[in-house]
Amino acid sequence: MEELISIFSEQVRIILDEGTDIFVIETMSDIREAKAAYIAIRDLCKLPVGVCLTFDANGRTLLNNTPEAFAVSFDATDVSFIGVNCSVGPDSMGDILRRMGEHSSKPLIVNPNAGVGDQHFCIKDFTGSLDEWIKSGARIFGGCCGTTPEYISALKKTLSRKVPLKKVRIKEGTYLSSGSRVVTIGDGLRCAVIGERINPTNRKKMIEELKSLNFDSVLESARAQIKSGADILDVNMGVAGADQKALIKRSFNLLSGAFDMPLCADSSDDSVIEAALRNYGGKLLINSTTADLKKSTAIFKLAKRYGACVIGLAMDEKGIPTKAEGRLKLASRLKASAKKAGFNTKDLIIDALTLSLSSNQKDALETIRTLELVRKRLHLCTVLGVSNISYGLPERENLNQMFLAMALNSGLNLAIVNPSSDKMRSALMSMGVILGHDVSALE
Ligand code: THG
Repeated sequence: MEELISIFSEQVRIILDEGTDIFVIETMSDIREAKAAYIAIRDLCKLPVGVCLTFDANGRTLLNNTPEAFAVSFDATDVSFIGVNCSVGPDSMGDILRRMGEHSSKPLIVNPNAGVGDQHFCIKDFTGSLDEWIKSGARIFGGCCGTTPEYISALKKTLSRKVPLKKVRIKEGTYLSSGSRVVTIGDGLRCAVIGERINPTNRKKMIEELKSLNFDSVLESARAQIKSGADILDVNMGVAGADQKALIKRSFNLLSGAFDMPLCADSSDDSVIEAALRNYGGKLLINSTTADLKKSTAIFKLAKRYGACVIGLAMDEKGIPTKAEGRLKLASRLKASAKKAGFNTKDLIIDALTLSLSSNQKDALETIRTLELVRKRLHLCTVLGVSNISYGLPERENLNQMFLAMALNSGLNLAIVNPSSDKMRSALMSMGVILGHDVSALE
């Protein structure tokens, strides 16, 4: 990825030397490639940037990206507009634009071609599609291969007679995405699951393997968790003495190549998080920052630069407040710091913090109360690492299951669990029915 970014940098430098007002990255068939170009531009200047992918007749890019995943991935960055160019002609653009518009509030651009190979689309095919493009959220219009100045002037003439319609409403929720799968959090529906098992802590085999750059256990863990229903995979490469940046880059490449679940980078080291962000062709979940102002500002800036969601821990340099009110205060500080850094607070997810019952038994209820306060007062999504609750105790699964059920009842949006545990799955599914998120009881 870094090689690709540096190749794009050469082009960016030449373009900057020659002078430009705006960059348009287009005809990209891979979100990751488009991101590399975007990173190259942002590493060198602050000029406005637009990004377009090209889609086939099935609404996928050559590397299997969907319009939704693309829209989510770039919506969280500071690009000025996103859209579609080239592809398979003007009549296929409406659907692609609509799917983008439902997942991004950026203005959309549409630059179709006039046909490739045997196909030919005439000027009327372009002007006749304008209504649908506008309805789908398009605001910038042009042409790609095979179009001529006549096409563009006909578009302009037709446009001058039209009044732009209202912006398509972006669907409610916080979005994460891989290159081909979007996960929605906090849409009032079921709690999403982060698989916690790609974590070498207390796992000898994974530690030894990772030390010799063997990712078999990582891939096997991913496969098992996805089979059990994980929506997102947490990736923690915390092997003492190892090059964690290299480990996270490699595991991200392997995981993104083999599976389409969005990833979550779990590290307290900002440089490891940045390595993950630069390598990811989607919208990553960053796990995590504390409410320490310096630390959170740095993370929100990174998240904004590359496009990501952030888990904010309800703790700071002084530790974890015992009472829910204290944790709410830190969550509120995180929200303010996100806003100040220009980060969309919708993408901030608060971790109410689960401590082991073996350290303080009353703490569990404060964690549950924190969930409720954060939702009601701050309107932010919440997350918990559920299995911390039972650390050092017997019958861990039973405690984990009941604690998860309580948290779900208090509106938990995202649960970090072992998805392959029957008790976790049972709690998630049963609570889904009891809370009315899963309406199968009515059928
Ligand atoms: N909040 C956030 N992130 C987190 C946590 C959290 N990340 C780490 C952790 N807590 C959640 N992940 C795990 C991963 C593994 C275990 C518990 C939580 C676990 N592991 C076994 C053990 O330690 O005994 C390992 C042995 C094994 O399973 O084979 O229990 O709270 N934001």
